[in-house]
Amino acid sequence: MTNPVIKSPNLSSKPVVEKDRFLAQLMLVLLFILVGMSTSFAQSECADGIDNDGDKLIDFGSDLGCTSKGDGSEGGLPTGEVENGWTIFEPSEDTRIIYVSSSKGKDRNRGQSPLFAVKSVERGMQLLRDGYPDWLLFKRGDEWDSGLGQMVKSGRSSQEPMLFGAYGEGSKRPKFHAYDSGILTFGGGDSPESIDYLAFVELHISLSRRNPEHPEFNPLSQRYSVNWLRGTKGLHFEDMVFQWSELNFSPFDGFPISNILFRRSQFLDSWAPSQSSHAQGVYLDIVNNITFDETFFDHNGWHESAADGQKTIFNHNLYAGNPNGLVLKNSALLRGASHGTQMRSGGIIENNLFAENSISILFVSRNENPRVVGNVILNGTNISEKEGRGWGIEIQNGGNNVDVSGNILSSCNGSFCQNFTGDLSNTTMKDNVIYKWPGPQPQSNNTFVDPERDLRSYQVLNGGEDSVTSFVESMRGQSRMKWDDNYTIPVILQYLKEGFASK
Ligand SMILES: [Ca+2]
Ligand SMILES: [Ca+2]
Ligand SMILES: [Ca+2]
Repeated sequence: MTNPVIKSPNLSSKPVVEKDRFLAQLMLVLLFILVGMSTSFAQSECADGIDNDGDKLIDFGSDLGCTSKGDGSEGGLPTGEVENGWTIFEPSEDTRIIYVSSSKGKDRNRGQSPLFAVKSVERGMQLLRDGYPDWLLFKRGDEWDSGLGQMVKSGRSSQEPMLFGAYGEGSKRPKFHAYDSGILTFGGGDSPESIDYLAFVELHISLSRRNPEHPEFNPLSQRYSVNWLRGTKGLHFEDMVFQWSELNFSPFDGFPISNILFRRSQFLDSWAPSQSSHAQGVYLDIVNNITFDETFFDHNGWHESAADGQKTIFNHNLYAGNPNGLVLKNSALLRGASHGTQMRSGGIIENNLFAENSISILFVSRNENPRVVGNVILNGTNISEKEGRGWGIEIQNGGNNVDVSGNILSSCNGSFCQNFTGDLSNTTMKDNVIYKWPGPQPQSNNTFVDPERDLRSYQVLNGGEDSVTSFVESMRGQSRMKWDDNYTIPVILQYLKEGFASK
């Protein structure tokens, strides 16, 4: 489009010159706006410095509608939807967000913005409203000498949970040295019967005094990062790290514990002196509908250098006594003292990675449609020299037919290797691969693409050292703020399974 004023021959007349100048400036401004718009289009919504969906949270690291810096949209998905492997959380109209910082906060503040953060967990907890979808956010990189303590307030619904999460620069999860209390519910303290609809995202709860290298090491200090003894209608844990600690869900007070979801969380280094107690990564009593998805269990039930920290038959990565509707999928369970998982009331164990457990899976088939399928089990070990193990899958029949198919068992290192044990009479066994793992079931005759694949070869492939320790370090380094797709468990599983494809 041509501009008639610019074309005007009467350039010497003063009013027109000023008009020209004005138009030139206008065009400059328009140009700036256009350039600005094109760069923001080029940048993703989750890294553009703008609150694109109007929820007052801006970009990746703050807006939980963003799953990475490259994510193209802050909004558009409801709470609970999974995008790029992460669960979306959106605040509600009336959500109150409270900021807590141990380094910058003051308890006389009201916590309404990072500038006015409160300091203590206790003060933050006070500012939450029971029955509201309020959010309590802790500053990344900050640490507290306490856990979250007794939980007595609920969210509004599974779509509008109360949320405990993180904010601020960096990728270090807010860390809680929960010496006396992790996340607790129990009778007393005016606790309701049921504490419902809570979400915990990107927090590190560590019972640090159980670490033998801690200056105040005390192996008998309390050991639960989560001790849930009241009822609940729903709990969501994601991107959490639980360390030096056990999680316990037991309806001690008789109120139902239902609908628990763990996603992309880590359970690490739980142990207890074997003379005085047992230690699991997670202990489940009667719980209804509990799912572990892409979770990482490592080195639970023992400690190699602590006095009395040796492996025993009583300590496991995951012990499920009585849950109904347990699903363990896409997860990794490594280096348990005895069992990778002991599932005493069945459920579904699907597409998991087990390595260096003494007994990878014990499964008692009690519930409907029990399945142990698509798992990769590597390198069975012993509990001790005297207690030789290296058992892959032990099935105990509680009456239902169990589908045991498509599992791979490879390279047992124990002194009493058994690929399958137990009562296999009521079991559908098909398409299981057995390679260098002695036992009652015959070794597979096929020739495979690359059957020596294991966690070490995977680590070397990704530029790491040729050791399981190095692999584990990479796994432990994972978080939403610093995610490496190569250490997504289904990706690792695919690499291993491809090695066991028939030539
Ligand atoms: Ca944005
Ligand atoms: Ca936003
Ligand atoms: Ca998004």
